[in-house]
Amino acid sequence: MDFKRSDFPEDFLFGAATAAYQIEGHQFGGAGPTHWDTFAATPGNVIRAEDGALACDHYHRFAEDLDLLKDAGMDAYRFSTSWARVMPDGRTVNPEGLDFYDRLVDAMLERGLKPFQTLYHWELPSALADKGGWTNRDTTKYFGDFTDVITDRIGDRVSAIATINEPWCVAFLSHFLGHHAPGLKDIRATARAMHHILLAHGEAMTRLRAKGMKNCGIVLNFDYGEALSDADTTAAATNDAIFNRWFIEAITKGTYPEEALAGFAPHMPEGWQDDMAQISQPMDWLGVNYYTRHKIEADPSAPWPHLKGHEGPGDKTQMGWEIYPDGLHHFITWLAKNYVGDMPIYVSENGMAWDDRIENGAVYDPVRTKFVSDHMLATKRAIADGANVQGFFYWSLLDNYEWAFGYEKRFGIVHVDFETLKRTPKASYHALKSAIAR
Ligand code: IFM
Repeated sequence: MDFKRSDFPEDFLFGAATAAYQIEGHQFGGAGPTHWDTFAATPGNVIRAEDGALACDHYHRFAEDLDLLKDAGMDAYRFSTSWARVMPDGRTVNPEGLDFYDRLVDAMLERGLKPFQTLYHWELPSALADKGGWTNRDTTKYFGDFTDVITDRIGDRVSAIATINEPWCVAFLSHFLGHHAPGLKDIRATARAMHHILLAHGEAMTRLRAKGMKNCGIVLNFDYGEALSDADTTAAATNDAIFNRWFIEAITKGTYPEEALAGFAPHMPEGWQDDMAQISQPMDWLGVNYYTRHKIEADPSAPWPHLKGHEGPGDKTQMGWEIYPDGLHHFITWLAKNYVGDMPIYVSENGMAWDDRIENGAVYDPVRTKFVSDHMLATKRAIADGANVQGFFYWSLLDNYEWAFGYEKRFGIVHVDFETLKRTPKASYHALKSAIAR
């Protein structure tokens, strides 16, 4: 790696991230069915119809996984607490689920890892999906209740809490593009989900503040969308409004961008304007997830938003996503300048998938090592340019359930054999370990 720990501010945190449904094994410990189980069981939605029933069996192997973080010299671990594990029907508490997260957080602290919790990383309980999921305003109140329950149990020991992971994915990817559960392609459902997921953030913030919780924020994903040609600048601005500005503008300024409202306004829930104060209450930090760049082309013959995206021109990962580290520098500095000022920013996810194989007992993944190195250097440049970045979490610690791609796409710095569940740290794990030891 072309960076070392001492290139970053003294308290800068190095960590890795995961999410509950992607690693834990949802068949264990009394977790309830989620909308991802239904989505995966519907032909054509997920490669080989794979689901998170076993995943990496982190539920039973978490000690080994946390040892891997500790042995790499990491400072923090970003994990999520599954709503469906803690409240299998979304409303009734499962004591086994709470006990699991209690043990998990204690195990992090025993290893000197700071727990960075995410409250919602996509496993909506089926009972709430049946009632309309994120299109239903009531879901936001139930989410507030879940926030209370899990915080009462582990809130005394977590270092930071994010309310929602990647609201764009929860709302647009899942209700407009139909690629994630619940797999809808419906603009009215999308407009409601785009608003309600932010209202859920606001509701959770209210509940957390009522308990005196500090270090509360949200994790947003950003995609560098560039106009394909001069004729495509309006389309690129609309794409930017939907993907990158909708969420950050709502939570920092209490408004939605005009270009996006142009399509969503007729479908928004009545009285949405009255929610904006709750949505935009002060936060303590912002999580930035960044992966790639797209080229945006106008498509006047298509319905609103009249555009289509193309992969960028550079080298691609196993996902087909272009590797474009400058985009990370762009977003961090743009966010600091226009939205969050000095508020701490964490790169809460950045990483890449590759078709990694075990050869002679090891995994050689030089493309990932360079990917991490180049993105760390982009982060370092953003700090030099004045952004208050306080940590970086690689996505992901383990190869895991990559949603609609099942177990095919390998993002981990640790290889997982999904037959035996054996963990093998990849060469990038060792490279990262030595960079952060220096
Ligand atoms: O695996 C996902 C994660 O759940 C959310 N952010 C992007 C990752 C890679 O696609």
